[in-house]
Formats: sequence, C-alpha cells, structure tokens
Amino acid sequence: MNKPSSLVAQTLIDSRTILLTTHKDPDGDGLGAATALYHALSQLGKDVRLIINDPVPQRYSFLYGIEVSEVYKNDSHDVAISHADAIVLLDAATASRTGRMHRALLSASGHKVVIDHHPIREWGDVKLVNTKAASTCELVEQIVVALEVEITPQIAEALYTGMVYDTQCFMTPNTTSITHKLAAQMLTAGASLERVHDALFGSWPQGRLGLQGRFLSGLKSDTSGRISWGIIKQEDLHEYQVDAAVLDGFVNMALSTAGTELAILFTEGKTGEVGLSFRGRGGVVVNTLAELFGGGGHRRAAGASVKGDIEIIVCEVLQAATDLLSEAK
Ligand SMILES: [Mn+2]
Repeated sequence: MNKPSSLVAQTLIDSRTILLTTHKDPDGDGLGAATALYHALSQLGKDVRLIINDPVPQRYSFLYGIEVSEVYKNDSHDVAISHADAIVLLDAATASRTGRMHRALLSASGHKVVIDHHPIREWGDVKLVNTKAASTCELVEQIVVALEVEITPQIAEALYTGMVYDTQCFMTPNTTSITHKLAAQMLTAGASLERVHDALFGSWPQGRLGLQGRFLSGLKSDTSGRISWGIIKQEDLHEYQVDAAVLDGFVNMALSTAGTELAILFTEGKTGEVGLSFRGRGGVVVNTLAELFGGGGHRRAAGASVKGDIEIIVCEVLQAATDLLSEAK
C-alpha cells in the first residue's frame, strides 16, 4: 500500500486546494499531464488551479480544459501558492524549471508533490519519479488509477498526447511495451488519434517547411561523421515568419543519418542566449553534456541555455562533444 503512486494519490485525496504546474516553455507532456490531472481532481470535487510561467502555445490549445491555465503573476498568485494544501510539479526535475514562480514554490507551506521522469531533483516531499518512464503522462496514468476516478475521453486524450509527444510518435529509445499498452488503453478510453496527431504534427505554419529545408541543407558534421549539428538564428526565424516553437523535431532530423551518434541544434535566442538541444544514440549519453552547460535532461535527449556569442558557443560545445565521444569511444 506504500507504493509511490498510492502515496501521491492519498496526499491529493487529503488536500482540498491543489495547484498544478509544469516547466516553463510548456510542452505536450507537461500540459497533457496537467490537464489530465486537472480533470481527475475536479471529478473528486477538489479546488484545482493550473498556473504556468508562460502562455500555452497554440499547438496545445486542442487539449480539453487547457483554457483554465493561468499565466503566473507574482502579485496575483503568490498567496494562492503559499496557501495551497498541495502543489504538484509535473514533468520537471527542479523548482527552477518552473521559471519566475520558483521562489514562491520554494517557500510554499503545502505538500510538495512531484510526478516526473527526469533525473536529478531538489524539490518535493511526495514523489512519483521514474526515469524509465517514456513520459510523465505514463506516471500520471498511475495516479488517475489510484484516485479511482473515471478515465474520461478528455483524460485519456490528454495522457495519450503526452505519450505521443515525448516519444516522437513512439520512436525514441525510451519507448517501452508499457508505453504502447498504456497508449492503447487511452485509445480504448476515447482518445482520438487523429485529433492528437493533427494538432501535434499536422498544424505547422507554412514557414516551418521552408526553414526545415534551409536547416537540413545547412547541416554540418565532423570529420568522423559521428556528430551532426545545425544552427538557427533569429534572422532565419524572421525570414520564415515563425517562432522557435516550430523547431520541435529539428534536432531529431539531424540524428537520422547513418553513423551519426550525437546531434546538436543551436538556437539563437532573442536576448543574447543560445539554446542547446542534444540527442544521442549508441553509447552516447547527452545529459552529462548538457550539464556541462548548466542544463540537463534524459540520457538520449537533453538541453541547456547559455548566454554569449553564438559562434564562440558553437566552438565550445563542439569541443566538449568531441571530448565526450572520445570517452564513449
Ligand atoms: Mn516529459
């Protein structure tokens, strides 16, 4: 009876006011997990709020119930955060990943619940953490079952969204038979495959295709062919009239050629920072590489953000990547 999922569920059952949140720049897994749990807790009559650092990207506006999400403002939310009976952090390993609200989270008095599949954590006293899970939504499914609420089509579709999103349609190496079984259960419970896939992968702005063409033709690789990388600058985004959200999936394309073991996407930010996105395969573990630059993530997918000149950062990161590969042999 002391399973982590039972302890998390009991904590939520014992709480009246519950605040849900996920990492800044929220994605399909964090938002799917949050809306699924929002629906489940609402069924139990809980007073639930979903507060996030950023507005929800258009790509996820199809999620049922996503309109309840609130963009964090310290003057209107800090009191709610400090008084909530429980705060649930989803799909994030550290409070700092929540962005501006992390100070308020650190000083909150309620139960600090974490449901996540990332390694390394500094926050939370009631946890369901499993780094082998392919998505946080896989773990939220356990909570929904433990809460003994009905898995409505809305909940099923939210969870299915996170499973599809985080595995890039069941293609990433952390996809397991459990992932497939759970996804099948969600379809049986009423999730619409067509609706989710149209929203996630079939609703890009036209400019993404043009930018994708430029990105692919500009890909570079090292002399060994083991490292492949591409750079997206602000001027590229302006030219194709898109924002950085359309870059989702680009780094995976860079990993798709024979012999490539490490792919890197460098993205120039608006305010002097450079986003680093890493993907690895074979013997290459990329979260250690991301940690060198202040970031983190999973073994095969990780990222970081670094301030500075993009040309210099590219050189530094490529040197570190080369060192990593010489260690990985
Ligand atoms: Mn995730």
